[in-house]
Amino acid sequence: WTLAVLAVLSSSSCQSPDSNRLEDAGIIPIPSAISSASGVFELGDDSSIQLMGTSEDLTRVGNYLADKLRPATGYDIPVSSGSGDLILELTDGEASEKYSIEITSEQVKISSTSAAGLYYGMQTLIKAFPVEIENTSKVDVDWVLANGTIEDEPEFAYRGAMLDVARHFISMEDVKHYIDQMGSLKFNYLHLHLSDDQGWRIEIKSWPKLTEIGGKTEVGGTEGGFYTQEEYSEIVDYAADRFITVVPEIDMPGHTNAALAAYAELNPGVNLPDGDFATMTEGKIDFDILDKNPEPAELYTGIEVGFSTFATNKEITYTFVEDVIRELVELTPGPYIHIGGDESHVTEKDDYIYFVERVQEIVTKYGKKSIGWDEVATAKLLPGTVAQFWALEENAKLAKEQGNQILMSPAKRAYLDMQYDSTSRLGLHWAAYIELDDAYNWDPATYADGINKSDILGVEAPLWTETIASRADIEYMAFPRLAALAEVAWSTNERRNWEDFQKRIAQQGKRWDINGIGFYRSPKVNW
Ligand code: TNX
Repeated sequence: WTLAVLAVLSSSSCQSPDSNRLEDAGIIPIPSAISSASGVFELGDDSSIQLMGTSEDLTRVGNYLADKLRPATGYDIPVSSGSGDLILELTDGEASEKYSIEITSEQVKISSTSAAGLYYGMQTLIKAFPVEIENTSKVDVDWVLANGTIEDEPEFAYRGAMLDVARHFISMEDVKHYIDQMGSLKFNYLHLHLSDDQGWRIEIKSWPKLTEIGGKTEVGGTEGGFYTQEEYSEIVDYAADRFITVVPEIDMPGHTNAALAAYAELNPGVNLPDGDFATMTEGKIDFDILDKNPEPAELYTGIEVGFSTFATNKEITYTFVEDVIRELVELTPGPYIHIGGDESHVTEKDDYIYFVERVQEIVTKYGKKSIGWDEVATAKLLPGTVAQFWALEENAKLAKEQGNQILMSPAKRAYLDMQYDSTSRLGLHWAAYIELDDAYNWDPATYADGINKSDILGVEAPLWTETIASRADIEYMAFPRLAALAEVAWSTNERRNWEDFQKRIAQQGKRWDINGIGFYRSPKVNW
């Protein structure tokens, strides 16, 4: 009988631990509620996807799920509105990102009032399958899901990641690869930092030298690059297919050396009545240096910040800004234009405020809302302008007092360019060393004094690229921290738990290994 008991024990221990409870599937970000039932659903070579409801987006989500499941299983998995054991159901009601999943031995059903919700449900479902589902060729695995239900919805409406494509240009292929990872972690905004001292990365047809000259180089003096408008649109569409909205940033009035190198007339100086030009020295007109135009700036390939500024007191600057914003708006379906506004250390305070107020007006004129780094809150904000908190709590408070919302990107927690510790092969550490648990263990709603949940639009993880030059570099800095920040943005603080995350991220690590993603093997995790 001992053998019989052992046999029972070992067969039940195959069923229950790790692999067969939905709670242990390693889903990141952690869903709002998971409950397990007994038994399993098994995908088979006769499995198929049924779409309930009509929308192009629904078809796309169905095809995406099939494409994800086919390679590793080797099954056909047809997609149709006929019948199927994997059901995507678009239900009536006000569209929201909320979804539910019901898994029984007979079928799996994902329901949501929006295609975006179904997409998030699908991403959760993929993570509930054995990690081998990530393989791109057939593997021999039982494709089982534990029975149970999942109810889920995001905590914050804006869940963002930023790529600084200005310090080091990032290729289309690498941007798309990053977008794929963002989608699997349920991010919904991609902020592209398109201009800085070291480079201008978006074609502007009315000011062609921005990219011809300003796009030439990057940090370290290597060849830069830029996106044509067609390429930018391709990124916008690629992101939109994954329910991600692009937020383009033109950083100004500081961080503008690349533009100042391309167009001399944007450099500080004043127009004289006869059409001549005088440069400014320490805020005063220097009549000894009369010139038709100021000199263009030299291209810059170092990593200092805070030395450049547009001429905030010349009309040509606003003509320029309006042209740039108009062209960007035409290419950008999303609601936001990011106007930068950080570290304008050589712009006089009054000039800075005048500039930020005028640029917000331009953004509004073209039907969009502005986002700016937290310094913009020292100016009068228009309704709807969002202040992106990165450094100064008092700026976040100024925004709140004006009735504006805050996007949380505290440098000490959310900056993906910060080193993990003093031995990290890449990264900076001016704000902090950020190990995986530091990136995970903070609550946006209590992080900044006086800023509460209702003041917060969301959370964004910026990746600055002064030290980051390749896909391998991006992966080493972004993973695993991007997954931690995804959970900070999506899941409630009550649901989050570091010990539990440690286990789930180890499973995610196995997926990244199969995907060939070279993540940082944090010593805080038993990979
Ligand atoms: C500060 S964060 C900056 C960036 C740098 C970053 C490096 C912010 C709004 N400005 O220009 O790239 O630090 O960590």
